[in-house]
Amino acid sequence: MTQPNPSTAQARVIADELHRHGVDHVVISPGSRSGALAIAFDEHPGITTRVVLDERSAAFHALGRSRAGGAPTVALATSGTALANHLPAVVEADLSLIPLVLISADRPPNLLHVGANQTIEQEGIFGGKTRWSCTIPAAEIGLDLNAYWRTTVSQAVARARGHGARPGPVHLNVAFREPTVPIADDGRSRAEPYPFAIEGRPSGAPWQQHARARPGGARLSIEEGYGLVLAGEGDFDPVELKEAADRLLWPILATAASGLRGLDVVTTYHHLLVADVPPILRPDVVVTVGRVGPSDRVGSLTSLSVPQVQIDRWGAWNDPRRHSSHMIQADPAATLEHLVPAGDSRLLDSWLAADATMRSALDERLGGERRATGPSVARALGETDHDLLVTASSMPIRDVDAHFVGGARVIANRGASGIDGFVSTALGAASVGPRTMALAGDLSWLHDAGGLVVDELADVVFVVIDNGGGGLFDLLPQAEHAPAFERLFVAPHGLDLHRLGSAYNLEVSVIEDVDGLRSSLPARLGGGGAHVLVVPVDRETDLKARRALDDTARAVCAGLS
Ligand SMILES: Cc1ncc(C[n+]2csc(CCOP(=O)(O)OP(=O)(O)O)c2C)c(N)n1
Repeated sequence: MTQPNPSTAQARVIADELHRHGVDHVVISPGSRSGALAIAFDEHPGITTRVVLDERSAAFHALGRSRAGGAPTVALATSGTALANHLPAVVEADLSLIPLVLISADRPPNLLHVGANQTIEQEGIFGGKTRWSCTIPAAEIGLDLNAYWRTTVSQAVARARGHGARPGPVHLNVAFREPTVPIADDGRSRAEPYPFAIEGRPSGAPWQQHARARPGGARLSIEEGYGLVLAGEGDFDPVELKEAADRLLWPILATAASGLRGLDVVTTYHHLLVADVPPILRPDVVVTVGRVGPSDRVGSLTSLSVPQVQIDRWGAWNDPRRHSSHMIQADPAATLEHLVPAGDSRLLDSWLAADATMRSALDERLGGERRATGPSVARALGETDHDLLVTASSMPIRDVDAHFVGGARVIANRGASGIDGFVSTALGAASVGPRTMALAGDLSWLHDAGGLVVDELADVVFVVIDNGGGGLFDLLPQAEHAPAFERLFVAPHGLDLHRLGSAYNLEVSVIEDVDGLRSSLPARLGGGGAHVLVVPVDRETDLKARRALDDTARAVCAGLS
């Protein structure tokens, strides 16, 4: 076999070493300088490539896959503003601790700082938002760089997985000389063959192995008693956490993204806390695990004058209301193992009974309503058998948190709570393979319609609540007090989402009511392909439904004793 040119050698080594570290999926946005890597990834037999035009979408696509699958995913961008478009996904990956490898192609040093076309300062462009960033210089004919390339890739993946800090995004900025196609002479530039060996370790082993000890539990100095666990999204084993809470006879209040739904946990806390904490549900200690949201009402629990313990494996400072009395970096379940169980199951029984009463009251109210609203749509999704629900920011995640009951895993980009990158996150997540539904508002959907410009769409059923703009703002003070409220905040777009979806070659249906949604979902999910179900929702009706649900909740809480 003839030796490759230097850029091809460098690209092949990087692709191969990434694969040895578990990377099997690369999201590529087209470009010339990144060409050698695009070709090397595509030719690697163990790597699937997906081509997404818009780099902002591409990075979210990679993020969605990493979030759903756990392994680091690569997004490849060419030089210039292409790379800058990765920033929103980097921000989300940073806050959500998602392993993500951003790779950019750069110019060799002789083309930097001299006004060369499409050339910007790329090194460290994401600042402190990456766990690690590194520029790999262009390959030199006279240097044996195999071990350098491979150890650099090893370190990048290890750091993305949390080696030395916590998981998150890393950036490899890789300079290439032309030719960036696998020949010696591309008609514009010539290169001698790269003379050194480029093989990796035998038997497909990575150049460097990484391992980390699993953290144990911390011992808390608190007065114990009737405690409860408030569980959000975090790095813990849901089953172990549940077992630990069961042993203590403590209830778990589980947010939709906690991974605990489907176990015997409290899911109606948003409504149980509609007017402060009912006296019968007051704990002696609150343990918060992971990032808890989106319901603001948990603030009434975390503001109680009892020990407020925050436990996070990576030492994240999840204390938005500044209520925590203890910040613990340890494994949450193992930490609970050190505590003494409550004297009896009084608090646990009260929460579970209140939860069951509240759920049936909410169900009864929603069950009698055929018109589609955010809550009734979220409830209907929970009734359909599927594996993964990707949920957009704004009202979808709030409605799923309050009304989605079912065993499907829920994921959402709540690190920075952006409405950007949603379509791509869902497509990336669905590429992992589970039967996937994705719930969005119309603005989130439109924001990332560019994510549909992809060479192959994963199987996913998008449910888009079309309330003609941002319904969230109806619940905020702007609705009452802001001039030009509709235009400045709701931002009605007046677009026909059916036609838009068709333009992207999607199968689109408009669904008139909740029964229509219920009956449409199973066939769409089972049939494969990408579908969009547009559900028109009237904002006034939606608002009234939410108020009625809160009235129901108040009545239930008043009856708790
Ligand atoms: C990238 C980004 N831009 C702006 C916002 C502010 N924002 C929060 S919710 C929202 C409206 C979302 O509308 P839609 O997706 O239709 O959902 P709905 O509010 O109707 O549930 C906006 C603009 C944001 N969170 N992220």
